[in-house]
Amino acid sequence: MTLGLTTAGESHGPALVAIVTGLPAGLSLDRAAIDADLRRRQQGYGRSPRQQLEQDAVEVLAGLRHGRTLGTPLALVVSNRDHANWEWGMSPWPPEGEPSGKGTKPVTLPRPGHADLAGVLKYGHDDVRDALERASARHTAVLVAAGAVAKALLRELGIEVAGTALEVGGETGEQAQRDATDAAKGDRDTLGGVVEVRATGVCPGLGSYASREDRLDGRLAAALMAIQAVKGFELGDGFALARVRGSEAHDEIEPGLRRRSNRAGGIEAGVSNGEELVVRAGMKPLPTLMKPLDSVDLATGDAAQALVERSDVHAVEALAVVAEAAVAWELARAVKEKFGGDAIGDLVAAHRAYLERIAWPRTP
Ligand code: EPS
Repeated sequence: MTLGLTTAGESHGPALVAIVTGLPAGLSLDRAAIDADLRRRQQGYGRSPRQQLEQDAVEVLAGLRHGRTLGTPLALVVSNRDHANWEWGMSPWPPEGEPSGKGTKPVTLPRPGHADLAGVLKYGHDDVRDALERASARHTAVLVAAGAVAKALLRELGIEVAGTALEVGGETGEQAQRDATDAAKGDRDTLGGVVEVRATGVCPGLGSYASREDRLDGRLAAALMAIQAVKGFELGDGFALARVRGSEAHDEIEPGLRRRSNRAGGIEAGVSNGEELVVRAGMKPLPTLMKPLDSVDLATGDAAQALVERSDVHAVEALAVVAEAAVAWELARAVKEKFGGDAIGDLVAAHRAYLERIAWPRTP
């Protein structure tokens, strides 16, 4: 059985929910490790005041007993503290009493770059809020919780996954990034950036060239491109490889079957090759600007300015954590497909037997 992930939840609704299926039984989960990832996602210079309201923590409703998985669906919940301010506006049932708090008036000013316009047209909503609530990157909180579970599984096989922010607003140095963030904030503008995720301890042979949907490169690209605001994906040297000769593009094989370089980023033909996995994602500037862009009021059809709401200046450090979770999830899924196992010990034993067959790691 492969791993499955289904999520639900709106940004200002009561909670975000994830159901993880296909986990082997007996996997130990550490609540503090999951909560630490949730906190990492909330940090970063340039985040909105919303992050002071939320103190994300995971609750588990099913699939776990005394910290160990049962081999049954795992139900994870991350509550939205801010919902207390939206109880009327985001009430799942018709609200009772007089309108109060936030979200009581329909939003009719779609933001260029957000889901607002496409969402109301596609689903026939009158209130842009009905589209933006689910499209919000708040959703990534529960993906990070699921990613922390995936990282626990990968750790059993000696695989570690880590994401970092490389660039914010085109700047690489920490101080320059802060200055760029302050400047954008002063101009009531937003920034994007680039993040990188690396995974070590990945054996050769995850993913397959046998069919399109099994390719690990395609799966990682889909996983990262599906994160809010991500507009670009690179594996290894990525676009730079398009500009060099073949003699400078590939990773020559040495005795011991290790590579002299890692331009491929650890994947060839959609299959991991045993080198470090290296992927990057490019994030566009966030579409909620304090100095709004031109738009149209959907109620009147007249030219107007887009919705102005509390927003992050950028969320690049948060993306590094979310991208790490997404890569961990895809690797865990590929691992589960290759090695199977209803009990974690079965999976670990199958992995060990495979490494013995291919004699990995080899010494030259
Ligand atoms: C988001 C808008 C902001 C962000 C939010 C994503 O939320 P709000 O409109 O409530 O201020 O803070 O991200 C989170 C809440 C989070 O936890 O990451 C958006 O429109 O995507």
